[in-house]
Amino acid sequence: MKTSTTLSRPQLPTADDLQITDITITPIAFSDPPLLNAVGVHEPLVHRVVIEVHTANGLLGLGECAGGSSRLANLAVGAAAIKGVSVFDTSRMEILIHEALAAELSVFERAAVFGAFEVAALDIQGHATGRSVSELLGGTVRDDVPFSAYLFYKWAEHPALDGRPAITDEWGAAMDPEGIVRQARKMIAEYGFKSIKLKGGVFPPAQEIEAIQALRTEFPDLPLRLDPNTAWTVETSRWVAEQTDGLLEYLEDPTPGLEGMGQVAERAAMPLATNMCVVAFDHIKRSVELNAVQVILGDHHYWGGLRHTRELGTLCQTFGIGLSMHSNSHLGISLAAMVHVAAATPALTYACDTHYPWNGHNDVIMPGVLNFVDGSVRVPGGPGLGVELDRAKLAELHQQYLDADMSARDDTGYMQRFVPEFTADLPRW
Ligand code: GKR
Ligand code: MG
Repeated sequence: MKTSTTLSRPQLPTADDLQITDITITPIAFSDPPLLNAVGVHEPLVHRVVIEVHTANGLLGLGECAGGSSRLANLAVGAAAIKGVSVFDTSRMEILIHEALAAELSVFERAAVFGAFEVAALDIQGHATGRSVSELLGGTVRDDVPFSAYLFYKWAEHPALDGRPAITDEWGAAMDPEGIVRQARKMIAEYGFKSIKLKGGVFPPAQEIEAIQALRTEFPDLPLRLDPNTAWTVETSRWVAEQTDGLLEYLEDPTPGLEGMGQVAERAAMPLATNMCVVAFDHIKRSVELNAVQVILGDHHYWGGLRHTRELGTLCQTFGIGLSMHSNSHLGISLAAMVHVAAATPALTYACDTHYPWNGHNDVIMPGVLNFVDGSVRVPGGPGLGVELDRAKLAELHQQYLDADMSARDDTGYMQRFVPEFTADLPRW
């Protein structure tokens, strides 16, 4: 005989409870060493933004993205557009943000603004359901997300300027192959990375090839990558590809544009990778037609958030393109989001990039969650992103932003303060 039992359902928040009531956008500035790249040198402070989304039932979600005065204005427009929407309605959030932003804005900027809020919405979805962001994205296919050692040519210090004394750091100079190998040894000893990326485009290519050869000698088993951010012509890129045959797991953005990359790819033995010529979904068709790139570096900050980044993985699989992950100077909210999406993306085929060794000591999140062990970060258990804001640090970094009176990142202008004849005209060689 059947007996009836009354099961009491757990009290779940309603769509009204999960409506966005308030969004706080806090610009911050944190310190950065003098890292060199093809367009100049990193300034002493990085401008970034922390997003806090609040719901009617008092939940809080976090996001982080690049700063700049136009980005701040676009974030304010996006925030106003999604007030009152449930954090589970991310597709609706995307439509509203796209409608509200000025029509002439690039696809890239629109995706970046939405992406910052989508991460915060997913963080809240996790808090509302007791699940981690990676579970919400389909579950983890890896418990530990591998990252690569991201090496930069760098000055020993930010030189004294406008009455400000020189700013030294723990890394010292890396201006030649020996300096690069020294930097790699230090970074690998501290973080345990199992692959290496060198930011190139700083010195003539022959010198950067020497650095790659020195890294190969020092670390015979670690995959190596070189990324000159389009500093070379097609001809130079082909020559570098020939010289580094057998040394690189991929060559990243040697030359500008899909057509140029396609011409290099015709001759290069190694895969070509990009975070510069395929940066939005509508670049993929032409890239596939030209076989211009064999690896895409995804980045949830500009591919429109975590779900779209996972979708990028599906497209990469469809077209037989490898997937890696791009990074820019960032803190722990971004790192947590990067780890969750990497954990939930089966198509990810390479260790991800991260600037965290350069910037992580400035973090705005409570310590203890995001640790590098053998070059990998364990996926935070959640709920949500699994990270908590350090409010004292947020206030300090916001004050630093106010004191610095920053508008946008300017590696070129900063370089010209020391080397007036420097230009960012690329390709340079
Ligand atoms: O931090 O100087 C840098 C990098 O060059 C960065 O701006 C790039 O976007 O890391 C990036 C890349 O892979 O091209
Ligand atoms: Mg790159």
